[in-house]
Amino acid sequence: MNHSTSQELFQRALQVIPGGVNSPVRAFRAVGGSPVFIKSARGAYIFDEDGNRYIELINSWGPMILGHAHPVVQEAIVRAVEDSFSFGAPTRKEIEMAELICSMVPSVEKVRMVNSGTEACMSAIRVARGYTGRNKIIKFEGCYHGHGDSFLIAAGSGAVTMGTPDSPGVTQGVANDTLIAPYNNLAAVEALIEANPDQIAAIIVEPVVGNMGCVLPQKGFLEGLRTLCDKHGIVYIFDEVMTGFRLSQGGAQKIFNICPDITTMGKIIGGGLPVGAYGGKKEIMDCVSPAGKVYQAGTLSGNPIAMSAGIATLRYLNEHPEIYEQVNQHTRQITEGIRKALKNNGLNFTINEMGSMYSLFFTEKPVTDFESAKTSDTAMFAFYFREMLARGVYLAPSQFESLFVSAALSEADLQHIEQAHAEVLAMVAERMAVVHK
Ligand code: HOZ
Repeated sequence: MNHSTSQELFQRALQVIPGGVNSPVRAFRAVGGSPVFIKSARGAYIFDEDGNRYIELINSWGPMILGHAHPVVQEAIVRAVEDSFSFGAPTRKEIEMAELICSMVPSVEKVRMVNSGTEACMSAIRVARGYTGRNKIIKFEGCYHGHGDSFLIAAGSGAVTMGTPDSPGVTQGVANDTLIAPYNNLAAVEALIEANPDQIAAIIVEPVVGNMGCVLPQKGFLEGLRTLCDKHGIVYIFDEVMTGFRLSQGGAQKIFNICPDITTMGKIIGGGLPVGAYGGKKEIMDCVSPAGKVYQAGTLSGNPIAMSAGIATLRYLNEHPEIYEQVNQHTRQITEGIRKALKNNGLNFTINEMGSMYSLFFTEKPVTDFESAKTSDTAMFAFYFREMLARGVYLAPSQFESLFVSAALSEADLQHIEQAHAEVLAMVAERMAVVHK
């Protein structure tokens, strides 16, 4: 594959953008080589500036569940553009969006729109602090809730990919207020609560983790957190930025039948445009200004174009519940293909999957938390990534990210992915045999 235009563009980008990218994982540093620059995308495919076509398994890190440039969403955006782009004043569409979210997500009674998942999570913990009058929060090692200061402690996603899970620039004071527990470890959470009586405002968790690769909650973990929050007056926050409207119409909370106090959202609710939201119990959400005293604002919040794309996507998902069976079936077919290739080549790597999210970890250990995720052979992952890219399959350029499958894949695409895995995992097995000789 020729990547010369992408390489030229990267050199140009390096002169004017830090690291040449506007979000670190895009730089391909963990997988080697330089990033491909994307020109366009449609359905199941993404096209780079050199004219190469790839089958999409990232889908903009989640939002494009229907595939790229879905005609229904595209039409909604085009129609909205005719009425201008931003008003900084209330619109009918914001109410429609809020009504849709409240009707689809079981725990959400009121919701505030923002512009990203980061903003949603930052705002959610501010509200939790305002509501409880407490300062500390508990987050889980390897979970990522955007780049707000409080979350860049033991953070997953790009932070771990770049080797900076504790970022410079976060003050000691902020770090002191963020307590860390291993994912799936209720006893550790209990110990933190006991050591900090009446000081914990919130526990924030990815109900299914996407940011240390895909990691599933063990039976009783999410329920146990609910019980602990109830017992100690702690606000329970589900970060459903990735899982919301992806694992089901009502997100992970509907599947696990758990009612968090606040839910943060993003990705799919923007249909690919920059959107986030946080919502939950009326009593808590009414702390937000101007109903209450916790301040949070934004010129572009509830932007009409973004609302139009999000509303069109959510309505489509509501009217076509079969989409969920489709994306889940595609994912099962992909992971079955990987399992077959692993078996044929005597490899025993771990696959975690739920709905249309999955990760292949280059470790034989079960991956249930950050420690076990880190046992992955990231150099071998990098080799796998590059070989899959060379075969026209676009994966997340890091071991510590989930993949997101869309409804747009055809049977031929799925077979192509299976064939690519058969070839690449055979090469992986050969390399491993050489290494272990
Ligand atoms: N895990 C990140 C999305 N929540 C990856 C995208 C990014 O950081 O650019």
